[in-house]
Amino acid sequence: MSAILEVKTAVEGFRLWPGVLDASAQADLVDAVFTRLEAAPLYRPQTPGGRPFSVRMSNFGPLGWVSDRGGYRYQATHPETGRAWPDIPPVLLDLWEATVGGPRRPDACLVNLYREGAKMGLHQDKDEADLGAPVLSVSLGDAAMFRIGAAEGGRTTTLRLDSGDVCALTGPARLARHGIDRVLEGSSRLIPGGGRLNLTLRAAGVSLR
Ligand code: MD6
Ligand code: FE
Repeated sequence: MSAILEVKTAVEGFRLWPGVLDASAQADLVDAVFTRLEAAPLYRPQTPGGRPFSVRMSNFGPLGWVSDRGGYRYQATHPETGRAWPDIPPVLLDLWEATVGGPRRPDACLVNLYREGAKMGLHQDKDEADLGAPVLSVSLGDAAMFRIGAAEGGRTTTLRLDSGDVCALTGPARLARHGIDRVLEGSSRLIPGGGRLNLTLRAAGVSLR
């Protein structure tokens, strides 16, 4: 890990630490992720309305975020294998402590893989039990254009997230609307098979430390 240097952003409560993971830390984390994906394969979830996501997903930790005809929720098992999710890579727990810290520890890590043409529409992260706890995001591989605006709607701001960047939705930005407009394909060679990997750490359940 290199220095943890936060930069100021235009959105209060949206926190950004560019380049936290250097090239070797990024490669190690990609290895840790792909090893765990052998036990919890990426799959393409459906929206509650029955449309497939363009992003492929999996989860690590006691709880994982899933979406299907039954709605959005956290659950302890992979929807296709029925097995418990693998553990959260320890380096991500260290990153949580070094950036957002606080009274809660993450118990869920959502894995999003963007291959050709994948994107993510504007959404709010609001399926967690404690909406006071932050959500921390790590970007790996191809760069992406990230859009963020207030929970109530209105103007949005777009910024680029590069491989190794870490950002968080905290405090007044916890329920901000955000999404990925596009991935800059081929801007990195980090991910086997290409694309962008995003890891979001959440305190999803009710357990306090
Ligand atoms: C992504 N990120 O970067 C999608 N959610 O691929 C998110 O949806 C997100 O970046 C909560 C907090 C930070 C995020
Ligand atoms: Fe999100």
